[in-house]
Amino acid sequence: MKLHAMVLVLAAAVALPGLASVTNLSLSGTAYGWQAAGTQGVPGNVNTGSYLTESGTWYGSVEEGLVDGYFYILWDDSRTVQSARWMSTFADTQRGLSSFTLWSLNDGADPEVPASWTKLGDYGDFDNPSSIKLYYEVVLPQAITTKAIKLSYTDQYRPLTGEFEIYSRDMTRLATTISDASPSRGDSLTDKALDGTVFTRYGSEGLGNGPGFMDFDLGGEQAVGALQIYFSIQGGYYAAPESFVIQAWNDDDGEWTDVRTVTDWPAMGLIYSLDLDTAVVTEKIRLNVTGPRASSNYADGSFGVSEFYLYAPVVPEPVTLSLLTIGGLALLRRRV
Ligand SMILES: [Ca+2]
Repeated sequence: MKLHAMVLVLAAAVALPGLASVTNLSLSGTAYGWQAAGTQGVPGNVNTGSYLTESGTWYGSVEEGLVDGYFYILWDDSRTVQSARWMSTFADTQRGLSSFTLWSLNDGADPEVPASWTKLGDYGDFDNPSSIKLYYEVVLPQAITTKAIKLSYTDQYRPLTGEFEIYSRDMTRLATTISDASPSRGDSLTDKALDGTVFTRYGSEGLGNGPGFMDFDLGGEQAVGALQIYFSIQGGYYAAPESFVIQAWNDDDGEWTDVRTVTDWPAMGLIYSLDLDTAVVTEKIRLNVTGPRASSNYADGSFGVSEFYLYAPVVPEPVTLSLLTIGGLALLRRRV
Protein backbone atom coordinates (compact mmCIF):
# COMPACT_ATOMS: atom_id res chain seq x y z
CA MET A 1 0.00 0.00 0.00
CA LYS A 2 2.72 2.43 -0.87
CA LEU A 3 3.34 4.90 -3.58
CA HIS A 4 6.48 3.64 -5.27
CA ALA A 5 8.62 5.49 -7.73
CA MET A 6 10.49 3.11 -9.95
CA VAL A 7 13.36 3.47 -12.36
CA LEU A 8 11.86 0.96 -14.73
CA VAL A 9 10.61 3.25 -17.48
CA LEU A 10 13.65 5.50 -17.43
CA ALA A 11 15.91 2.48 -17.80
CA ALA A 12 13.73 1.13 -20.59
CA ALA A 13 13.97 4.42 -22.46
CA VAL A 14 17.75 4.29 -22.29
CA ALA A 15 17.87 0.67 -23.43
CA LEU A 16 15.34 1.02 -26.24
CA PRO A 17 15.24 4.61 -27.53
CA GLY A 18 11.76 5.65 -28.62
CA LEU A 19 9.80 2.78 -27.12
CA ALA A 20 8.68 4.70 -24.07
CA SER A 21 7.37 7.69 -25.98
CA VAL A 22 3.67 8.55 -26.04
CA THR A 23 4.25 10.89 -28.97
CA ASN A 24 1.60 10.86 -31.67
CA LEU A 25 3.83 9.94 -34.64
CA SER A 26 1.13 10.96 -37.13
CA LEU A 27 1.88 14.61 -36.43
CA SER A 28 5.44 14.29 -37.79
CA GLY A 29 4.31 12.59 -41.00
CA THR A 30 2.36 13.56 -44.10
CA ALA A 31 -0.98 12.01 -45.00
CA TYR A 32 -1.88 10.88 -48.51
CA GLY A 33 -5.15 9.35 -49.70
CA TRP A 34 -7.20 8.02 -52.53
CA GLN A 35 -9.93 10.57 -53.00
CA ALA A 36 -10.94 13.77 -51.30
CA ALA A 37 -14.32 15.41 -50.77
CA GLY A 38 -14.55 19.19 -50.65
CA THR A 39 -12.18 21.54 -48.95
CA GLN A 40 -12.26 19.75 -45.59
CA GLY A 41 -12.07 16.17 -46.81
CA VAL A 42 -8.42 16.19 -47.77
CA PRO A 43 -5.98 13.46 -46.67
CA GLY A 44 -3.81 15.86 -44.70
CA ASN A 45 -6.64 16.35 -42.24
CA VAL A 46 -6.09 12.90 -40.68
CA ASN A 47 -2.90 14.03 -38.94
CA THR A 48 -3.70 17.53 -37.77
CA GLY A 49 -4.43 16.52 -34.19
CA SER A 50 -7.98 17.86 -34.45
CA TYR A 51 -10.87 15.43 -34.15
CA LEU A 52 -13.88 17.45 -33.08
CA THR A 53 -17.11 17.94 -34.95
CA GLU A 54 -17.56 21.68 -34.97
CA SER A 55 -13.99 22.87 -35.12
CA GLY A 56 -12.38 19.75 -36.52
CA THR A 57 -11.36 18.57 -39.93
CA TRP A 58 -11.82 15.25 -41.63
CA TYR A 59 -10.96 13.14 -44.64
CA GLY A 60 -13.53 11.29 -46.71
CA SER A 61 -14.08 10.09 -50.25
CA VAL A 62 -16.20 11.89 -52.85
CA GLU A 63 -18.38 8.95 -53.92
CA GLU A 64 -21.81 8.22 -52.48
CA GLY A 65 -22.81 4.79 -51.21
CA LEU A 66 -20.37 1.98 -50.45
CA VAL A 67 -16.78 2.87 -51.31
CA ASP A 68 -13.27 1.51 -51.20
CA GLY A 69 -10.53 3.80 -49.96
CA TYR A 70 -7.22 4.22 -48.23
CA PHE A 71 -4.91 6.74 -46.72
CA TYR A 72 -1.42 6.53 -45.32
CA ILE A 73 0.97 8.47 -43.12
CA LEU A 74 4.46 8.81 -44.63
CA TRP A 75 7.57 9.89 -42.71
CA ASP A 76 10.90 11.21 -44.03
CA ASP A 77 12.68 8.38 -42.23
CA SER A 78 11.71 5.17 -40.46
CA ARG A 79 9.66 5.12 -37.28
CA THR A 80 9.10 2.45 -34.65
CA VAL A 81 5.37 1.67 -34.54
CA GLN A 82 3.41 -0.52 -32.16
CA SER A 83 -0.11 0.85 -31.98
CA ALA A 84 -2.62 2.98 -33.84
CA ARG A 85 -5.98 4.60 -33.26
CA TRP A 86 -8.56 5.50 -35.84
CA MET A 87 -11.29 8.00 -35.04
CA SER A 88 -14.20 9.05 -37.18
CA THR A 89 -15.68 12.50 -37.02
CA PHE A 90 -19.31 13.39 -36.43
CA ALA A 91 -21.22 11.38 -33.83
CA ASP A 92 -22.96 9.43 -36.59
CA THR A 93 -22.32 5.72 -36.97
CA GLN A 94 -23.15 5.99 -40.66
CA ARG A 95 -19.72 7.58 -41.03
CA GLY A 96 -17.75 4.97 -39.12
CA LEU A 97 -15.96 1.79 -40.18
CA SER A 98 -16.99 -1.83 -39.67
CA SER A 99 -13.67 -3.25 -40.91
CA PHE A 100 -10.31 -2.19 -42.28
CA THR A 101 -6.77 -3.41 -42.95
CA LEU A 102 -3.46 -1.95 -41.78
CA TRP A 103 -0.26 -2.10 -43.84
CA SER A 104 3.39 -1.14 -43.48
CA LEU A 105 5.55 0.13 -46.33
CA ASN A 106 8.35 -2.14 -47.51
CA ASP A 107 11.89 -0.73 -47.33
CA GLY A 108 12.64 1.66 -50.17
CA ALA A 109 9.33 0.94 -51.93
CA ASP A 110 7.02 3.38 -53.72
CA PRO A 111 3.92 3.98 -51.53
CA GLU A 112 1.71 4.52 -54.61
CA VAL A 113 2.31 0.92 -55.75
CA PRO A 114 0.00 -1.59 -53.99
CA ALA A 115 2.64 -4.34 -53.95
CA SER A 116 4.88 -2.08 -51.85
CA TRP A 117 2.85 -2.78 -48.74
CA THR A 118 2.91 -5.66 -46.25
CA LYS A 119 -0.33 -6.46 -44.46
CA LEU A 120 -0.17 -6.05 -40.70
CA GLY A 121 -3.68 -7.33 -40.02
CA ASP A 122 -7.42 -7.16 -40.63
CA TYR A 123 -9.48 -5.42 -37.98
CA GLY A 124 -13.18 -5.09 -37.24
CA ASP A 125 -15.93 -7.46 -38.28
CA PHE A 126 -15.74 -8.25 -41.99
CA ASP A 127 -18.69 -10.64 -41.67
CA ASN A 128 -20.97 -8.05 -40.14
CA PRO A 129 -20.96 -4.81 -42.17
CA SER A 130 -23.50 -3.28 -39.82
CA SER A 131 -21.08 -3.42 -36.85
CA ILE A 132 -19.96 0.13 -37.47
CA LYS A 133 -17.73 1.88 -34.96
CA LEU A 134 -16.48 5.44 -34.63
CA TYR A 135 -13.27 4.42 -32.87
CA TYR A 136 -10.76 1.60 -33.24
CA GLU A 137 -7.61 0.91 -31.28
CA VAL A 138 -5.02 -1.51 -32.67
CA VAL A 139 -1.99 -2.88 -30.83
CA LEU A 140 0.47 -4.84 -32.96
CA PRO A 141 1.93 -8.02 -31.44
CA GLN A 142 5.36 -6.42 -31.62
CA ALA A 143 6.85 -3.10 -32.68
CA ILE A 144 7.77 -2.70 -36.35
CA THR A 145 10.00 -0.23 -38.19
CA THR A 146 8.64 1.42 -41.32
CA LYS A 147 8.44 4.72 -43.21
CA ALA A 148 4.66 4.57 -43.65
CA ILE A 149 1.47 3.06 -42.23
CA LYS A 150 -1.60 2.64 -44.44
CA LEU A 151 -5.24 2.06 -43.52
CA SER A 152 -7.47 0.65 -46.28
CA TYR A 153 -11.14 -0.35 -46.44
CA THR A 154 -13.63 -1.86 -48.85
CA ASP A 155 -17.42 -1.57 -49.10
CA GLN A 156 -17.77 1.05 -46.40
CA TYR A 157 -20.38 3.78 -46.42
CA ARG A 158 -18.24 6.88 -47.00
CA PRO A 159 -16.37 6.76 -43.69
CA LEU A 160 -15.15 10.11 -42.42
CA THR A 161 -11.77 9.96 -40.74
CA GLY A 162 -11.15 12.58 -38.08
CA GLU A 163 -7.77 11.33 -36.90
CA PHE A 164 -5.39 8.44 -37.45
CA GLU A 165 -2.93 8.37 -34.57
CA ILE A 166 0.17 6.17 -34.63
CA TYR A 167 2.27 5.44 -31.57
CA SER A 168 5.64 3.88 -30.92
CA ARG A 169 4.52 1.99 -27.83
CA ASP A 170 1.79 -0.33 -26.67
CA MET A 171 -1.09 1.95 -25.83
CA THR A 172 -3.21 -0.68 -24.11
CA ARG A 173 -5.25 1.11 -21.52
CA LEU A 174 -5.47 0.18 -17.86
CA ALA A 175 -9.07 -0.40 -16.79
CA THR A 176 -10.43 2.36 -14.58
CA THR A 177 -13.67 3.61 -13.12
CA ILE A 178 -14.41 7.11 -11.90
CA SER A 179 -14.89 7.00 -8.15
CA ASP A 180 -15.50 10.71 -7.56
CA ALA A 181 -15.65 13.97 -9.48
CA SER A 182 -16.94 17.50 -9.39
CA PRO A 183 -20.69 17.69 -10.10
CA SER A 184 -21.46 17.15 -13.76
CA ARG A 185 -23.46 19.48 -15.91
CA GLY A 186 -26.76 18.11 -17.22
CA ASP A 187 -26.28 14.74 -18.89
CA SER A 188 -22.49 15.20 -19.30
CA LEU A 189 -21.88 12.43 -16.79
CA THR A 190 -18.54 11.15 -15.62
CA ASP A 191 -18.78 7.77 -17.38
CA LYS A 192 -18.62 9.60 -20.69
CA ALA A 193 -14.92 10.22 -20.04
CA LEU A 194 -14.36 6.44 -20.19
CA ASP A 195 -16.70 5.23 -22.93
CA GLY A 196 -14.06 4.92 -25.64
CA THR A 197 -15.19 7.73 -27.89
CA VAL A 198 -14.05 11.34 -27.99
CA PHE A 199 -17.52 12.36 -29.13
CA THR A 200 -18.99 12.12 -25.63
CA ARG A 201 -17.69 14.04 -22.65
CA TYR A 202 -17.87 14.64 -18.96
CA GLY A 203 -18.52 18.33 -18.34
CA SER A 204 -18.30 19.92 -14.93
CA GLU A 205 -20.72 22.44 -13.58
CA GLY A 206 -19.43 25.99 -13.56
CA LEU A 207 -16.58 26.19 -11.06
CA GLY A 208 -15.90 29.92 -11.19
CA ASN A 209 -12.31 30.27 -10.13
CA GLY A 210 -12.55 27.32 -7.80
CA PRO A 211 -10.98 23.89 -8.15
CA GLY A 212 -12.47 20.80 -9.75
CA PHE A 213 -11.39 17.20 -9.99
CA MET A 214 -11.91 13.70 -11.36
CA ASP A 215 -10.68 10.54 -9.59
CA PHE A 216 -9.80 7.50 -11.70
CA ASP A 217 -9.85 4.28 -9.69
CA LEU A 218 -7.63 1.40 -10.84
CA GLY A 219 -9.43 -1.17 -8.68
CA GLY A 220 -6.28 -1.90 -6.66
CA GLU A 221 -2.61 -1.02 -6.95
CA GLN A 222 -1.30 -0.78 -10.51
CA ALA A 223 1.89 0.55 -12.06
CA VAL A 224 1.10 3.63 -14.16
CA GLY A 225 3.68 4.72 -16.73
CA ALA A 226 1.80 7.17 -18.92
CA LEU A 227 -1.52 8.92 -19.40
CA GLN A 228 -3.47 10.87 -21.96
CA ILE A 229 -6.29 13.33 -21.48
CA TYR A 230 -8.59 14.28 -24.34
CA PHE A 231 -10.06 17.61 -23.30
CA SER A 232 -13.36 18.67 -24.81
CA ILE A 233 -14.30 21.84 -26.60
CA GLN A 234 -17.37 20.50 -28.35
CA GLY A 235 -20.05 23.10 -28.76
CA GLY A 236 -17.43 25.75 -28.04
CA TYR A 237 -18.41 25.62 -24.39
CA TYR A 238 -16.10 23.44 -22.36
CA ALA A 239 -12.37 23.95 -22.54
CA ALA A 240 -9.16 22.50 -21.29
CA PRO A 241 -8.38 24.00 -17.88
CA GLU A 242 -5.63 26.60 -17.65
CA SER A 243 -3.75 24.75 -14.92
CA PHE A 244 -4.08 21.30 -13.41
CA VAL A 245 -2.14 18.77 -11.38
CA ILE A 246 -1.93 15.02 -11.96
CA GLN A 247 -1.92 13.34 -8.54
CA ALA A 248 -1.57 9.78 -7.24
CA TRP A 249 -3.20 8.46 -4.08
CA ASN A 250 -0.71 7.61 -1.34
CA ASP A 251 -2.40 5.11 0.96
CA ASP A 252 0.33 5.32 3.60
CA ASP A 253 -0.13 9.03 4.15
CA GLY A 254 -3.82 9.09 3.27
CA GLU A 255 -3.35 11.96 0.87
CA TRP A 256 -2.70 12.85 -2.74
CA THR A 257 0.86 13.18 -4.01
CA ASP A 258 1.62 15.47 -6.96
CA VAL A 259 2.91 13.63 -10.02
CA ARG A 260 3.00 16.52 -12.52
CA THR A 261 1.93 20.16 -12.36
CA VAL A 262 0.77 21.85 -15.57
CA THR A 263 0.35 25.62 -15.90
CA ASP A 264 -0.57 27.91 -18.80
CA TRP A 265 -2.17 25.05 -20.73
CA PRO A 266 -3.77 26.42 -23.93
CA ALA A 267 -7.57 26.49 -24.26
CA MET A 268 -7.27 24.66 -27.58
CA GLY A 269 -4.87 22.07 -26.19
CA LEU A 270 -7.03 19.09 -27.01
CA ILE A 271 -4.69 16.26 -26.11
CA TYR A 272 -2.44 16.22 -23.05
CA SER A 273 0.10 13.36 -23.00
CA LEU A 274 2.39 12.51 -20.11
CA ASP A 275 5.11 9.86 -20.15
CA LEU A 276 6.44 9.35 -16.63
CA ASP A 277 10.19 9.05 -16.21
CA THR A 278 9.45 6.99 -13.14
CA ALA A 279 6.30 4.90 -13.02
CA VAL A 280 4.05 5.20 -9.97
CA VAL A 281 2.21 2.36 -8.25
CA THR A 282 -1.10 3.58 -6.90
CA GLU A 283 -4.79 2.78 -6.56
CA LYS A 284 -6.12 6.07 -7.87
CA ILE A 285 -5.08 8.93 -10.13
CA ARG A 286 -6.66 12.39 -9.75
CA LEU A 287 -7.02 15.11 -12.33
CA ASN A 288 -6.99 18.11 -10.00
CA VAL A 289 -8.12 21.22 -11.85
CA THR A 290 -6.45 24.10 -10.04
CA GLY A 291 -7.14 26.83 -12.57
CA PRO A 292 -10.41 26.64 -14.50
CA ARG A 293 -10.32 28.83 -17.56
CA ALA A 294 -11.89 32.21 -17.00
CA SER A 295 -11.74 33.77 -20.45
CA SER A 296 -14.84 35.41 -21.91
CA ASN A 297 -15.81 32.20 -23.70
CA TYR A 298 -15.45 29.97 -20.66
CA ALA A 299 -16.13 32.44 -17.89
CA ASP A 300 -17.92 30.01 -15.59
CA GLY A 301 -14.82 27.84 -15.16
CA SER A 302 -16.28 24.62 -16.54
CA PHE A 303 -13.96 21.94 -17.82
CA GLY A 304 -14.66 18.98 -20.08
CA VAL A 305 -12.93 15.63 -20.51
CA SER A 306 -13.83 13.47 -23.50
CA GLU A 307 -11.51 10.57 -22.60
CA PHE A 308 -8.91 9.86 -19.92
CA TYR A 309 -6.46 7.00 -20.46
CA LEU A 310 -3.92 5.47 -18.09
CA TYR A 311 -1.21 3.12 -19.36
CA ALA A 312 1.12 0.56 -17.86
CA PRO A 313 4.88 1.23 -18.03
CA VAL A 314 6.67 -0.10 -21.06
CA VAL A 315 8.45 -3.33 -20.13
CA PRO A 316 11.73 -3.74 -22.02
CA GLU A 317 12.85 -6.91 -23.75
CA PRO A 318 14.71 -9.14 -21.25
CA VAL A 319 17.89 -9.16 -23.35
CA THR A 320 18.30 -5.43 -22.87
CA LEU A 321 17.74 -5.42 -19.13
CA SER A 322 20.34 -3.75 -17.01
CA LEU A 323 20.81 -4.83 -13.40
CA LEU A 324 18.98 -1.70 -12.34
CA THR A 325 16.03 -2.53 -14.58
CA ILE A 326 15.87 -6.12 -13.42
CA GLY A 327 15.39 -4.82 -9.90
CA GLY A 328 12.60 -2.51 -11.07
CA LEU A 329 10.95 -5.27 -13.07
CA ALA A 330 10.99 -7.63 -10.10
CA LEU A 331 9.31 -4.96 -8.01
CA LEU A 332 6.73 -4.39 -10.70
CA ARG A 333 5.90 -8.10 -10.95
CA ARG A 334 5.43 -8.41 -7.23
CA ARG A 335 3.08 -5.53 -7.05
CA VAL A 336 0.73 -6.04 -9.99
CA1 LIG B 1 -16.08 9.91 -24.21
